[in-house]
Amino acid sequence: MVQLSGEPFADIIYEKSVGEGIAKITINRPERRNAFRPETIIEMQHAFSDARDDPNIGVIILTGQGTQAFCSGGDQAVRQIGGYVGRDKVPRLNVLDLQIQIRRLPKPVIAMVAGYAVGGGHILHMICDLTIAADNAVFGQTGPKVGSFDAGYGCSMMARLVGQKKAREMWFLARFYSAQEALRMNLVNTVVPLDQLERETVKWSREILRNSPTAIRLLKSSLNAIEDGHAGLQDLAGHATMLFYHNDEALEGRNAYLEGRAPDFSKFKRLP
Ligand code: 2NE
Repeated sequence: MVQLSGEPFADIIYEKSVGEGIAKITINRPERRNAFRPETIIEMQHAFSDARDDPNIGVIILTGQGTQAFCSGGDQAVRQIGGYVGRDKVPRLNVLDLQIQIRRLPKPVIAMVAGYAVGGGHILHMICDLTIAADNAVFGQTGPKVGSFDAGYGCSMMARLVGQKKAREMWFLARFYSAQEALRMNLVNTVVPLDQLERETVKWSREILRNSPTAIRLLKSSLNAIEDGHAGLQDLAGHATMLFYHNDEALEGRNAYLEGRAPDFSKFKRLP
């Protein structure tokens, strides 16, 4: 991995292994168990946007610095009336925008989890396409203990993953679950020894990168579509338009317009 120089990031580390096609975003606040504040989220949004736009990147890994936590959710020290407050003094819940950004990003995002993935950090791993957990990982919601909740993806995504009864248990009791329990609950894809976490995550990334990027893109969008309603269909439809724009039939329409003539679509078959 190459750490990007010149990037003004304070709360995250953003690295790219361009030859490999892998980007890695690390929440870098280990002294707070990688809790996020508004600035952390803004930096993550920039990094995810760069990884989305970079045609050399095919997989993005999201992780936390150190082995004690993936992410412990919103930084309670900056939580005030109306949201989490950054330097601009504006209360925000901008992690919700980040969730949507990850959800719609047309490349797989893998959560690489060591230690605690709790509160809003638990929702971040759930929104990722895959989760590789170290054997020291701990999962759970803490919101009800600290007077908070995420009733968006935090509920709907969880219920899809673990079922309605278990989701209610996770939210109402706010217990913590071991990596092995999370595996049994379908919250994670695999559990590996801590010292093999990065190697295993890179192995999964390389396997994905060997496959068709367009197939992966359409599959992610299709798997989201039925749950995301109009927004999911709009995303899937956008991919259909992108594919059509590669097609001579679409080019004929554009060319005819630019050349000031009637389009001739007669050579394009109407397939069953
Ligand atoms: C994560 C956990 C279980 C770790 O426990 P432990 O014993 O390993 O560490 P400790 O000593 O609790 O934490 C180390 C330092 O990190 C800070 C702590 O205050 C402590 O600071 P010092 O005493 O050393 O100064 N720290 C840890 N998590 C923090 C956090 N989220 N905000 C601010 N400081 C934090 C344990 O630390 C824990 O339970 N943390 C709180 C988890 C939590 O409740 N998160 C917020 C949930 S609400 C949310 O994320 C959310 C939402 O519901 C809706 C929208 C947006 C966000």
